[in-house]
Amino acid sequence: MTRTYPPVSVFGVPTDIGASRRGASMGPEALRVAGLVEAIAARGVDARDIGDVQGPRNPIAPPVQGYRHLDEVVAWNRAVFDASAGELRAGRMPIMLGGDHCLAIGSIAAVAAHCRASGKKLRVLWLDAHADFNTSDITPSGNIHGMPVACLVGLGPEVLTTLGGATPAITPEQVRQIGIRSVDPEEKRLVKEHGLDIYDMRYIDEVGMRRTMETALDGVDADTHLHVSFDVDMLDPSIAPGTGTRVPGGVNYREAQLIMEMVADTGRLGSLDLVEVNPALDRRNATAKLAVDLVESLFGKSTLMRD
Ligand code: HAR
Ligand code: MN
Ligand code: MN
Ligand code: MN
Repeated sequence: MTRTYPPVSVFGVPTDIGASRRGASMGPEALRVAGLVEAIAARGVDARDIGDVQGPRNPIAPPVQGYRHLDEVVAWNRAVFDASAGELRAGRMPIMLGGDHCLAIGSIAAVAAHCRASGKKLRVLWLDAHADFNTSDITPSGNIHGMPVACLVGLGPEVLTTLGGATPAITPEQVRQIGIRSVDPEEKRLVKEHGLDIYDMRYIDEVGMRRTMETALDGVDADTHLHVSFDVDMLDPSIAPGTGTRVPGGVNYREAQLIMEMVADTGRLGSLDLVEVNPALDRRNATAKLAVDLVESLFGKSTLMRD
């Protein structure tokens, strides 16, 4: 199947401000070295690397009132918001290279604002081992990369929940989470209270990835903007060791390819986050290379039968 994609702008966000383990700040370069931009261009897409956005250094400070590095997280996310919003306005697909997952607050707030302005429906596919639905009173760590989904639905500090103007940026009904297998006890309660649609590893084991994805993509149509927020810790650590919060029992290679292929088949991919690659923990850039391989599938590369 031949699809046409809008032009793509890739930008890096070299920070580990939302995590407690250092190293995700090197993620953008690792993904570039693994050939990300060239791989997208090889799919026949106009793909441009617009460089890195800038932000404050990591002060490596303890949490204050339940948040580690809140001011710095806000500064980085404002920069991400501006970069994403600018590319969307120019009719280009933003691909944000993290960096840790707190940066999805800025990228998804921008996508949500863009969808509101253009009358598009937004669907967010959150690919992760974690639900990222903590708040300051229940977080076990204070790490804001464990909070972006909560912030986006309006649960969080006002500086982050109002980042894109309208609050909340999105509603839980717009989100589908896939690959989840680590949710903190209080976070679990909050997730249920807000009715988040979670396809956890047990669900995937029981029904299989094909049906999981059919269900998660149900209702996606010509008016839908599909945002994929891909935390590489969704993948099993045996194939993706280069990430800061590894959880055993993750998505395997073929399942991950099928996720990307089925997203490609919708033809509705509108924006992408690629986060939590930590080269300091990787084996010869294997995790970045695998991420690039998966992005090729997201842009329609398939086995010969369907190309
Ligand atoms: N749930 C844990 C916390 O909030 C760890 C979650 C953060 N890890 C991530 N995000 N990589 O997906 O501290
Ligand atoms: Mn995450
Ligand atoms: Mn995660
Ligand atoms: Mn591939």
